Amino acid sequence: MFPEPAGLPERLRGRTLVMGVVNVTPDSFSDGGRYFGIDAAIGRAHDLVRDGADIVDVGGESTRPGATRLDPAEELARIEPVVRALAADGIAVSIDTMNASTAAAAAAAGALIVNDVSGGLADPAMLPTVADLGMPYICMHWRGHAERMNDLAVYDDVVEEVATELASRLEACSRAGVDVDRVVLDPGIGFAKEAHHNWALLRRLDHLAGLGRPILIGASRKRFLGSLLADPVSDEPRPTDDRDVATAAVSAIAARDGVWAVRVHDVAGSRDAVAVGSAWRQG
Ligand code: PMM
Repeated sequence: MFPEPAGLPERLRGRTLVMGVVNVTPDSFSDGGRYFGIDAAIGRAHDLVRDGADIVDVGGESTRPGATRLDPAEELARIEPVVRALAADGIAVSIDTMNASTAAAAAAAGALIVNDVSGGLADPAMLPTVADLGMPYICMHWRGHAERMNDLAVYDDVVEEVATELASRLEACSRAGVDVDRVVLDPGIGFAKEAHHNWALLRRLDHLAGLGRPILIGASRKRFLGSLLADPVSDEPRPTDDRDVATAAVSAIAARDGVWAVRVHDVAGSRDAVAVGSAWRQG
């Protein structure tokens, strides 16, 4: 096992965790407005917990390649009631946001973890806010916002460069007063990375572990899995919602390699996969 972040309850310790994804994003609002979207998100989170999610990751802003930014006030209106309801039901919630104000409001609503795909780079107030909140912080490797991240996928040695850039974010955390014992690092699969970059990073998780912090892997349903499984005749990528077996395979191997957590949409598959990978590691 890589190290674990300090500051989590006992029930979230000692094993690789499965984090289930709840996106409170516009498509979930399409037929009935915001309240419908919020209720749907809460229902989805309960389904994920029933499937075995240890943590539910609630996000209001899409970070997909090409996505445009969301007004933080709208982000907050989407996520706050969801976080509040889930926390009241005793569910461990992480808040997936690049905005310090959203992180702080989610913490007040009961979130346990801040998950920042920008590693503190998108909002200069994020690291000082996390320092004040004293919460576990997932610090992802990031080079720029979604609309330009494909242009930033340029590396001589992706494993070295991601490790170096994550180490410098860890220093920034420390300078801002964040307790580095509470920091989890994430190589940012699919963020300013082409498929071969993602595979190189997954193959060398041991190198990232050398930074001495727990690791989270978010590979679920991502494009590199779609292209891996492309139709042999048409070369069309595998559709997004048909990538869960491949996602579970990544989860099994990541657990075998001792990661702290995997972030996935299909929790049931990855829960079993993590059980296999963890048993394999310990066997
Ligand atoms: N990926 C997405 C969103 N949030 N957070 C972390 N820590 N790591 C990730 O890889 C990550 C993330 C994008 O995935 P989605 O749009 O399918 O939720």
